Amino acid sequence: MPARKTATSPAKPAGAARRASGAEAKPTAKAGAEAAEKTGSKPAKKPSLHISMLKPSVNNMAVRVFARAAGLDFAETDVWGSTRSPEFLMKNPAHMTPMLEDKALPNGCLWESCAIMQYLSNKHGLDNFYPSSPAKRAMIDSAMFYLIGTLYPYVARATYPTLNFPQYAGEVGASSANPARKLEAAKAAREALSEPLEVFRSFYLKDKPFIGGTRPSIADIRLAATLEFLAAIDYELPAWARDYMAAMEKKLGSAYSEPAADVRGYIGYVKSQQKKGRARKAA
Ligand SMILES: N[C@@H](CCC(=O)N[C@@H](CS)C(=O)NCC(=O)O)C(=O)O
Repeated sequence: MPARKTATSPAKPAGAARRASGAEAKPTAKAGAEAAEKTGSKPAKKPSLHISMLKPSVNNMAVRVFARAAGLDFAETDVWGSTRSPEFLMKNPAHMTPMLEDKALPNGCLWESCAIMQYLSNKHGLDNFYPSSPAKRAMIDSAMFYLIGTLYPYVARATYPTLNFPQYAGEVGASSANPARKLEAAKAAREALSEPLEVFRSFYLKDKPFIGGTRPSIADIRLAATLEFLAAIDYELPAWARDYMAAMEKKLGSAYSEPAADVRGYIGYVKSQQKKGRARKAA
């Protein structure tokens, strides 16, 4: 894997998350070779999968949770500030993270969080995360398409202006649109969220603890990660959604909570900056 410059994201990473970062948790090739020289053992094999990610992002959190929960052998690099560098764009003209690099892929890399989780589930036969039965799989696919096509645009429109994130495709969040219009759009999106949320409860979850049944599927990982962002706007989640997120975290343990700590850390940072700003204005 070619070495890539690691940029620092603005969120102060939690200790647990820092330890969990594959790039940091796994020995580097050089360190591995040095250790092998000393002990006379073979150098550790480099992970075959590499994930480029941004720590504050829930799109990235989904894949980071999945890779840990599935016990995959992977390394990850924080690419904050370098997604539009010539080196990155040469691989990925859409400059999107999460980005998976795997030699087996026709173009060497893949973006779109759900596609990455589908691919890795297929590649490693992870039926428990992405069932191969056509009917069960169709429900997981439908939940993920509905999330990406309907729920996430509302989440982005409602939260990105607060998170200081650049404009999401088709959104007015951080564009040069009139500030009053942006506020109006964010407010309307916040109000619109309740309908798709209720669809997840009544249709995809129905009477099951998870969309995947008794175990979290890739659609559950994508949904729980998405809901994390709503804390940025103090959105009052319905009780079922709070219980669902707690159940996800309990079931997946540190595979969930370590990447979640990065997102939560960023939200906490943004909120503390806002509080300081308000205090300055009031003084
Ligand atoms: N639908 C995509 C969204 C990915 C996305 O918006 N990624 C953002 C971070 S949240 C990104 O990488 N932005 C960096 C850039 O565009 O340069 C997914 O689910 O993976």
